Amino acid sequence: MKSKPHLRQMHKATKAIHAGIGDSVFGEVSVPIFQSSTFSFPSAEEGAARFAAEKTGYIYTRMGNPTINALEKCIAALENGYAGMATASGMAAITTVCLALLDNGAHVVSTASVYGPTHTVLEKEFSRFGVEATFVDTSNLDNVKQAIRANTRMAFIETPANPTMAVTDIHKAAELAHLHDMIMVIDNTFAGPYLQRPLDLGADVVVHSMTKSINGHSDVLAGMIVTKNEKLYQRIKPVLNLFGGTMDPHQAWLVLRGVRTMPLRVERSVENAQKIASFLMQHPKVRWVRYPGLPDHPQHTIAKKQMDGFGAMICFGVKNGLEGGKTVMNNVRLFTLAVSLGGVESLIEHPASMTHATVSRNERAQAGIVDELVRISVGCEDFNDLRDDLDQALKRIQR
Ligand code: LCS
Repeated sequence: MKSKPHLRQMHKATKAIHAGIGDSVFGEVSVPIFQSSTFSFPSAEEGAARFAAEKTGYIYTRMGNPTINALEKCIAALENGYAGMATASGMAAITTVCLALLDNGAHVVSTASVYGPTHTVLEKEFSRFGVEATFVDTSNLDNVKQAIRANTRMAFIETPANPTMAVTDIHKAAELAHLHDMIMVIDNTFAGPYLQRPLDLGADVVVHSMTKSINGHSDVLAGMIVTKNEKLYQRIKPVLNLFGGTMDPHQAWLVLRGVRTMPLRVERSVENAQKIASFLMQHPKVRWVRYPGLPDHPQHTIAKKQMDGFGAMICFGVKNGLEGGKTVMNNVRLFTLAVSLGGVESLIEHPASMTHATVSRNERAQAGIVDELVRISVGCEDFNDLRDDLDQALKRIQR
């Protein structure tokens, strides 16, 4: 499951291109798509040995597949983790980790401003199995401390958080979690492994929606789980195999193709995002901007310490509140009005009525997801065109 040792020592841009790419059969440079649901055994004895885990070798694609494994090795190498487990979607990664690590009667402390469905699944679905969740602003660790109970087993932290861009100190949060024998899970989707490696900072498990910047082309859904050690891997892997939220080989191949250009895409989009954030800051129609790369972001210093770049996500509020935000969303011509993020194209959306609509109004307010908040995902277009598009849309705000 581990990638080649020499690649582990290499830099992240090299890993994105080479990690997981195994020995070729015909000299092929791209990993082939092993579009096979099952694998033949040379003998009955060999089949039995593989099932008994006495011998390695493929059995059935839900349990393992060469194309999927290549992607798992690549992301595990990028995250400096023990091993990866590819999933059908980011939500499959999150629910699999919770199914594997939370028992009836357990309690989770989660970032309040998490992706809406993560909030909903923890609050409304896992409660059916006797798992309780408390949502707090984890950027202030005192809130986490106060929420911890005798039965708290997990801290589920999203940083930067969707959509508020609040940043949690991963190292300090991990110390706190471990002091209370809790497992620390980080949703690393917003930053991605190129900008932030939570396992290096003390986290136990990382989850990703690879639908975002890892794949980067808005054409595939995918998720990944990476653990820091074998023990956690052995707890999660059987649950993934049994519950079946696994990936398809073709899906894995598409993400492998995407990840190879991730360093270039991420560098470009982060550069654009920093410039867009500064542009918005001084725009007369903009009331406030949240971007970890701006010195006025409340956790700018922490972001600087734990991230290699501040990401491509920005949220902001404009004059005339929600009405003003709608004017911007309805008048952009280059930005696409759509949920999701991390693609080469820039997107704009309204969390309160879209990505976080399943979270109650009250809980949204507590998490800082105010009605006027507009979220953008900055892509790889030319900055000047992005700026001009936002400018012409902002100028249409009446007040
Ligand atoms: N975690 C985070 C932080 C996310 O932003 C998303 C999706 C997921 C997990 C779930 O991943 P999926 O199952 O969709 O691959 N975020 C979305 C968003 O903000 N807009 O649309 C999807």
